[in-house]
Amino acid sequence: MKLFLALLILLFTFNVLTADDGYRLWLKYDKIHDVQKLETYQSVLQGILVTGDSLTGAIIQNELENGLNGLLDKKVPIIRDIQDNCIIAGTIENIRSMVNIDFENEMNAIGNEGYLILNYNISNNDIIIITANTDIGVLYGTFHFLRLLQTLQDIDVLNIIESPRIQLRVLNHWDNLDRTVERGYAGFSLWNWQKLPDYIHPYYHEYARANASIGINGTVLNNVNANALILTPLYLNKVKALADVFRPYGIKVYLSIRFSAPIDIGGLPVSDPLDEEVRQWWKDKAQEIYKLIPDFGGFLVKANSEGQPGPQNYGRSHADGANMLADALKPFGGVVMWRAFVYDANDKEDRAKQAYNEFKPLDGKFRDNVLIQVKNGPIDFQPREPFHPLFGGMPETPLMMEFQITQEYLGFSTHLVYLATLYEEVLDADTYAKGEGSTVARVIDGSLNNHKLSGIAGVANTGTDRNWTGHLFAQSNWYCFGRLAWDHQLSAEKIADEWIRMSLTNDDAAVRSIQSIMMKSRENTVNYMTPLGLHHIMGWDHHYGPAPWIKDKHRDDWTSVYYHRADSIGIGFDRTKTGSNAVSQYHEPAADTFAALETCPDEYLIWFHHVPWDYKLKSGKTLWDELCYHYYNGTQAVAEMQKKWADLQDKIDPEIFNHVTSMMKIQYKEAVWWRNACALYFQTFSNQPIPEDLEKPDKTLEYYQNLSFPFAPK
Ligand code: GCV
Repeated sequence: MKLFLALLILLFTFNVLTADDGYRLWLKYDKIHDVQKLETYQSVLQGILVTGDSLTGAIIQNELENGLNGLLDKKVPIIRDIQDNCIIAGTIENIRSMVNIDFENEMNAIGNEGYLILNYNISNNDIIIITANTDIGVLYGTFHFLRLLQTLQDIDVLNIIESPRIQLRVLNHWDNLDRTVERGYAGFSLWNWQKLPDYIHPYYHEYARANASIGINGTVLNNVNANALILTPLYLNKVKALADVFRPYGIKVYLSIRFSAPIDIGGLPVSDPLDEEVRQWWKDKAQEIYKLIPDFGGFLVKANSEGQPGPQNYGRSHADGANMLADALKPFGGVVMWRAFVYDANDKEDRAKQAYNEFKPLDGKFRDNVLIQVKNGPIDFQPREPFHPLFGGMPETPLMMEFQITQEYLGFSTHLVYLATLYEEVLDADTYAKGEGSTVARVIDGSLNNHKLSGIAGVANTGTDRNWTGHLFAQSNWYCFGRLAWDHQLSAEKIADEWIRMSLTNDDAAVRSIQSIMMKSRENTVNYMTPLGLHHIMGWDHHYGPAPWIKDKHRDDWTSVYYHRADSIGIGFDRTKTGSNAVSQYHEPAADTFAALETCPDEYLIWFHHVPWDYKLKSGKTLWDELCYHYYNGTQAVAEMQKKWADLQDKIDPEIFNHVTSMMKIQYKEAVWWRNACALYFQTFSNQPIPEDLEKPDKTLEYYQNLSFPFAPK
């Protein structure tokens, strides 16, 4: 035993065994292994000069120091004067006082958050300059520069000019005041409300730092199913403490509000948005907040949705509600992010149509500091949905994207699903609102309809788990959300490559292998969960696992049969003219393409059509057979992914390797569960055998129907 311990200590001392618990995310700064690159970097980075004395300046200096010392495995000194082979970081104003440079045009073009990274020669000194109009821009540039080293890029001809395409890049935390997280699968809420404002947990800084490294500039701290208490002085002081931590990282704090707050905590009899007392209450509340938090971002609102109160309780419209809040925030520069996720169980209209029907008539009726926040698809973050028709339907209003980073419908935090391909698919989708090329990305970045305000939100997947996100690979979803929010033109592939190199390995072959796992992962999951346009067939309430049999609940639109409509003839929701005509909410030619069975992409087939079991798809196979093959292929792909991962054992940190291996075992088990349960259930309608060459489920349908998970997270 003693010998074993001694050996272990020896192994650790010489760094033979490393153990990485994932806490450091993509900002590890471990020594670069590529000797040539290491030597080059060491020779051109011999001093760090950071100008300015703001808190952000200190963060920049710290980041450069830690980054370079770690990556280059040597102490790079902090210097006061320019010398050969140094890096200088500072605002253009500060840099100009030291170096005779101009860059007038570039500086005008990059705005408040953009930056330049350049090689420069001054009095025979070769230097690298990171500069921007603001110190937050310099911070973003610093992270970009470090990323170049982390991913082994050349740094001898740098001419980088960057600025974000979207203005508000925010995380939405569905975190409750009791620290549970709705649809959170990575532990408890990061915000320790009980200990705030006095105890500042170190990970508040780490959280802000990680967000800044990918350009996220806002965070909505609390759940959209909001508790009004967040607006009481007790909680506002806690919110202030977090805002103070986040500010130097360029992150503004926002809050979800409960529309009935004037009643709940204000003692008023109503929360009618046209009532003068109510309006005044919100104005006073805004003033109180801004006194504590001068750069407060604004409010996020879920109103008249899934039981939340809202203006319709008083016969008023969403515009009345949003405008009242906008008026209260306007004097202080705040915005309202008003969600379009509305549907009503009493409305007999197809749920997929309801948000459009409700919001389209309000286009142009909102104040200029209101954004309408629209989920990527018309139902609810399903593994695949067509883009939300509202993106092509409200040209007079700035629309924000709402993506889900937490994997409510995509395997919680045990399935490896890289979401950048989903985000990319939606952002690249063409709404045709102003002819070809009217992509969703151009709607939300404001360029299509010339809006000054633009925004994108991601429902966060963070929690108190040591690795922040439960599954190590779920970190890549936080990462890719930020990167795409900054620049929606980046490809999912490129972002995966960056993330892998920063988080796992720089070994080229291993990078390619992991990248291929990631790039296929979302399609695999669609295949073993909801292929060919199926949607909303997951477990009741907690949404864990398959349950296509759910019916006869108090709300039709919360059952599975409402969506798949399987019968002896076929399966799918007819959303063409003969059905709900949801296709009519899209512009031509998208509407016609979706509407015709022959042209509708297989991916959306049974989203838009009720298709006979024997209908021949483009592959020549019948719908029933294709459905089976998709389920089986998806599951098989998980087995292949496991194999690929197993082959990487000697390239990956052992702790991470084992963690991911275990997660993949669960994923495989659950993929088989989805496949078998769905194939057996839909077979009761198709009355056809599972194709000969496919292995038959080893359990009965009843077995799957009887599974119950009373404590699954939700
Ligand atoms: C925060 C879905 C989720 C809910 C979520 C809601 C929303 O219905 O299941 O947990 O509530 O969307 O986005 O408001």
